[in-house]
Amino acid sequence: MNGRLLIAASAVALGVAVTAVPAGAEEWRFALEEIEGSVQDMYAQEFARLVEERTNGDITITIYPYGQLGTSGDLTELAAGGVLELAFASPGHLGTLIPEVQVFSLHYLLSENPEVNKALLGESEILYEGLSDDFEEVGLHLITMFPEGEMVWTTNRLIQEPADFDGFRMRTMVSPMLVAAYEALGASPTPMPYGEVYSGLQLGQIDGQVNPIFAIEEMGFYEVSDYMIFAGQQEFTTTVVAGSDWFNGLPQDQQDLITGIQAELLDYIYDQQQQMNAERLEVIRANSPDLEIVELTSEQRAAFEQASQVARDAYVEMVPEGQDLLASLLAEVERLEAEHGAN
Ligand code: 6CS
Repeated sequence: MNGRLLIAASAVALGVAVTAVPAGAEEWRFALEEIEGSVQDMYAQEFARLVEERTNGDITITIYPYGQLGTSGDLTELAAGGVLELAFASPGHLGTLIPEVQVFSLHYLLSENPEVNKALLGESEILYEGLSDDFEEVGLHLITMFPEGEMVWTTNRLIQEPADFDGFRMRTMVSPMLVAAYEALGASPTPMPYGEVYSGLQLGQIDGQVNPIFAIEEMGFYEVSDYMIFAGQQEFTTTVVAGSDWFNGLPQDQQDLITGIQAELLDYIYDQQQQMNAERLEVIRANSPDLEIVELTSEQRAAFEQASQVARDAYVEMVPEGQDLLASLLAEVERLEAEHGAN
């Protein structure tokens, strides 16, 4: 364990979270990659409420918002090591640990119809009876996956075609595939932890970043950007994980409790994130009338989509065992679009 992780593990042991655990209750610790009031926080709060209600308070959940324990990578390591029971682990930060999961870093892979993405991420056997094995191999149990909203670029220059990205330092999450994906679009990707993005934009270390609207609002990224650009390239996907040793050692009724609640929360969190993203767009508009909000046309999006295709080859080269996963996901998106519509 490195020094930073050791400090985080000690913080968990000392109970830095503000909520007190009731006497006699079993505590499950749940770490977020996002701050209080975020989509991940809404999920964890509702998860906690249901667990506590259904166990009559025998189990209590302590939530650690982003900033208390470390970077996303640190949280994943703490969960795999059994220091935390539950954590959010977004694919954009998981690439070094689970290379296959970087398929979600590819642009124009998921659907423009969020209902399709919700069904695919929440229920597909490709994930829960396939990709989940890759999580187990590194000591993580995949509990759920869900979308958090369309990822939008906030930039200091207008981007309408791949050539506009020339020399543009785009902050990305830290998975290597994201670097390849933004290089394919013509940018100069700059991986950076979430907590450093605001100052990176303010100090001009980066020219832009990409995130769903709710995060752009709560992290203030729009305050230090000139443009907010919708290119339809990517849905933000996240996973909830548990330490495998912990989860697999739970009594069957507690495993069923978690599995049941995660299935119930798929609709809840989907509706919440849609509402939060819509409401916060209005907050951004009201707070920053000078910010230029740009919807790329379908022709402009097509140029980025075409440029993005080489990243698929890069994925297969980087993760040869992910080739079948990529093909299965593309086929699943097509099947679900036939059922729900393509947009
Ligand atoms: O950009 C990031 O690093 C982060 N974005 C969101 C919306 N959630 C967690 C992640 O770490």
